[in-house]
Amino acid sequence: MDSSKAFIEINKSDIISQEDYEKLYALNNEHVMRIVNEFIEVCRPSKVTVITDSKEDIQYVREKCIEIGEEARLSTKGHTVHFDGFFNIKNHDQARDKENTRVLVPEGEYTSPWINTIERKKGLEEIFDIMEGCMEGHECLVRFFCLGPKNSKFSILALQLTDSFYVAHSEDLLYRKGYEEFKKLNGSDNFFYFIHSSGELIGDPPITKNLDKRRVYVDLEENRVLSVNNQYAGNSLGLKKLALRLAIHKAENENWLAEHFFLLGVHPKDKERVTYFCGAYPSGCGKTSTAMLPNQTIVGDDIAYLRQWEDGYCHAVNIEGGVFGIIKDVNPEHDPVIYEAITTPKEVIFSNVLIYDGNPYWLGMGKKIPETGLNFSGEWFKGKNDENGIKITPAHPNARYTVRIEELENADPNFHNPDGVPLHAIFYGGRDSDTMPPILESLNWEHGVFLGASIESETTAQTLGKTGVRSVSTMANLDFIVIPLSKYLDNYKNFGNSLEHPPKVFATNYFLKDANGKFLNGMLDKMIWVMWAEGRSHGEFEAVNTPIGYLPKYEDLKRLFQLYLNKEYKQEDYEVQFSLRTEHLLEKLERIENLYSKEENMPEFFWKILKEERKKLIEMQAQYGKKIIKPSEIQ
Ligand code: SPV
Ligand code: MN
Repeated sequence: MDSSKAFIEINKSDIISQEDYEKLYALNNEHVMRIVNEFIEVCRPSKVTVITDSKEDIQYVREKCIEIGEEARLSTKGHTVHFDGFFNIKNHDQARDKENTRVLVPEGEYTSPWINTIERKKGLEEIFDIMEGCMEGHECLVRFFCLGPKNSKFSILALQLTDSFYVAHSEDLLYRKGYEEFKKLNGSDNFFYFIHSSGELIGDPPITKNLDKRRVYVDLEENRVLSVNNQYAGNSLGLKKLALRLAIHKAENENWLAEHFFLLGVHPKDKERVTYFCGAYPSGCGKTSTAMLPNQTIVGDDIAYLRQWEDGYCHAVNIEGGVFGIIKDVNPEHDPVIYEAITTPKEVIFSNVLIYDGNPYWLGMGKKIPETGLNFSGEWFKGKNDENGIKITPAHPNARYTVRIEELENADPNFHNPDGVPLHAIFYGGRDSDTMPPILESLNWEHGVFLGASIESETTAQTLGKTGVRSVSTMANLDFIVIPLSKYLDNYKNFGNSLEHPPKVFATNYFLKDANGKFLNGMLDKMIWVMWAEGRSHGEFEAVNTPIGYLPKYEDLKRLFQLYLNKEYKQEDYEVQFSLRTEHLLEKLERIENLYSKEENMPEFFWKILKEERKKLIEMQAQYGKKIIKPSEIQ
């Protein structure tokens, strides 16, 4: 069938104007035509609007967001607010829906036990059934983006169909425009595509009614994700975590990496250089505060693509153009850059915050929060409970801000560089109160991969359930890894091994506590660990060689504490923070072993490192005749 002809018939049916049709036609891409045509038939929108890169088209999206109530204007110029669906504390759309996000897998294909899957044919039948007529009475927007800088080997183009103006607007702040880039495809189907619908809406502001029919299905075979009956950006925005899943799959076959990484430019005070780091941290482990360290520059805060480069280094780009950040605890003291950025006139979308008198309020903002207002539950007042008697906080803990990176005063000048930035180090950040030291460097690349695969985070009082429960998230990417973990780790190993200068790998733990439950480090100490790593990645400091990795030496840290924090760092603090807690380290190895034994065909190097580390720790216990060994005692 000639798909462009079939599309022309839709055109006659009056749901797309001649002008919009021509915008599509100008791309000269039959695949785009086929996709638009197919999903118009399935979703049955009442109107189709094509958004190009032009100012007018984008302004149309902004204005329509307000007109239909998906966003409301706030007092500060450029600020708007959006609410995602909420019925009660247990039934809402305020976070990623892990249960209903599934990878479509052909029958009989192996997947890791932790990947949520559905047999492909069955899954497609189910979601197409749900999507039947899901855009009825809605306008469908067709948008084009570029994941990564323009004219770059890293970048992947993406087509988004959505009936949510909020989604289309957010993507405008979070991604680079791609309509003109699609023309350069020369008719190829080398792009990702995303179909999203909020589904039937109720209320004012309008929210998704049928959350029980919320589905996000990842179709690796077609490089597409179908998402329906949701609004929260982590579920609805194709280009964010949905595209990350497709990219991980694509990268696997092409020898590059798609990672849940921030990208940071580190600028040591006493050197004329910038050193680029990336890092992956499970949520609540200090990712944003590391990416936003004072006096450093940010390239990205969430997703990066990494490739081998001609100079022998691994280069990376931020595939996004903005930040969709957790707003909780953003205050002038802890996040001065972000606080300033989101409290001054510029385009910012707030979501799921409290609105009072045209201003947004959130938890931990360092300011008194009003006792009434509009929030994710509707009209809110202090003491309001949901229908099950559970307290509703003034703003949601996962309330967010959306802002362009270039609007931040610490945006890195290489942000749009098509060659990306050369990476000298990878940080993996965990959270535990009693096991890992504040920072250590891996013994080599493969050991670094092992470290990344072993990051654990501990539940805190802020999350529901028992505190202190540890869970492993492979490279903090586990929610998005759609290929077997064994393959993912093997690729990682091979990727680094094929580099002339593989990045050094560091593991951080900002959350060590003493016996009384008091944190052993201050919030700002992470600056010192980052600067130590910066020096190490240029071969500058000596280190203590231990079975778990290289530890800093006291004298170097003392100097760095003085230089950056003007603080006296005591030897006794160093000895406690960097002691090898061998019993806890052995318990951690056991947890890692138990978890990864569930995976088939784990690469050999992984078990070899694990066994060797265990053997050496046991030997050390015998050699030193104790279980906690101070760094100064280690020869
Ligand atoms: C995360 O949860 O890792 C985020 C926000 O960055 S989301 O868009 O929900 O993935
Ligand atoms: Mn993320």
